[in-house]
Amino acid sequence: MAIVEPVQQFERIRNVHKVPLEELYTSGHRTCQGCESATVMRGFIKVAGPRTVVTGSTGCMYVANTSYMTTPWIVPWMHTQLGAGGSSAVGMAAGLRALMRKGKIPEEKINVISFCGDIGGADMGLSGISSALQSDYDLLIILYDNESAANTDIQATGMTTYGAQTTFTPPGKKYRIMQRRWKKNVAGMLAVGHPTCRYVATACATYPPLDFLNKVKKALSVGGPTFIHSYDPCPKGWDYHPRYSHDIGELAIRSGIFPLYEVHDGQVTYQHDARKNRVPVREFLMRQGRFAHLIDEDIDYIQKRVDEMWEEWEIPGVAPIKGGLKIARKSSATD
Ligand SMILES: Cc1ncc(C[n+]2csc(CCOP(=O)(O)OP(=O)(O)O)c2C)c(N)n1
Ligand code: SF4
Ligand SMILES: [Mg+2]
Repeated sequence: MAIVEPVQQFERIRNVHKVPLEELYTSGHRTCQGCESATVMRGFIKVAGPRTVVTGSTGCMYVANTSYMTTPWIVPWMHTQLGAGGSSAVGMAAGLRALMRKGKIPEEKINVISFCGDIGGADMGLSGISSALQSDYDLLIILYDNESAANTDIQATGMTTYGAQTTFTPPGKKYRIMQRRWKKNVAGMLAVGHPTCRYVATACATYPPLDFLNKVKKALSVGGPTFIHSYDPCPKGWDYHPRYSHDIGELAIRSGIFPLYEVHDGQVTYQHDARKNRVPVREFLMRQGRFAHLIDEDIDYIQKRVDEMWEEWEIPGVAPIKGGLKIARKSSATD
């Protein structure tokens, strides 16, 4: 069933002083110093508030957050299987709806948020997320993308940047570049492929300030299933000093290699216009040890692909289709 209610108004957070002080993701976790995904967890639950249940797929954000019977979550939290981010969100929302309908718990708005990593969400769990976005439940899925299977020691995924060194893609004498796939465009694919899903966004918790938090607020107020893809610098997997997580996130946005946008009721809005004044992608790449083996021609190739995305795609960052509507004059596909 399509979701047709109007967007509920939500109060935008306009400066850091307005960010809720209450911590619902607290000390007691074992993520690395400088871990951006931990910042994502802390941020989304701050704005969602205590009337929220969270479900999370296996990965760093499960394992590092629940070691030895400890947990930083103050809200109810459930671990689910690696590919079950979407289905666990639907199950949770359906369970809450049934309990309310039967009068077993009071009728109230309870947020359902499911998080998954890039293997969990973009690779293994993609079909479950697609199914959740076709449902009529209020739920938010957050894909935290650290561009590797970080928890199992930094293996390449469908989201890893072209050319990056990972334990699956070590540069060698014969092949300098082992990671030859271009990053999968998951947010664009989900936005374009699910016309009744009212809100899909990309985000980076580091830049621009407050953008990620406001996107979570908006996603929770829109109604129906929603999706946010967050780009999370990972000091361990990307090989840089933990103090630079913020800078690297900002460079990803300002270089245009990670496009920042939201698709709300079919309308695309960019939060950073990388069509102009892009910083060279080299500045993003050369801050990270995982790209230390790249030579000029590799960097030029990556720059060319990024330029193409902003200058030639019909909808930059969202749909890699070039050049408007063309009607074939003959029935031949080879015309
Ligand atoms: C079905 C299944 N296959 C493999 C594993 C082993 N495993 C646990 S975490 C993980 C990596 C998950 O990567 P990602 O979703 O990107 O999360 P991250 O570790 O990067 O936070 C893998 C492969 C598993 N738990 N379940
Ligand atoms: S390996 Fe990366 S994602 Fe995992 S806890 Fe460390 S910094 Fe965070
Ligand atoms: Mg990952």
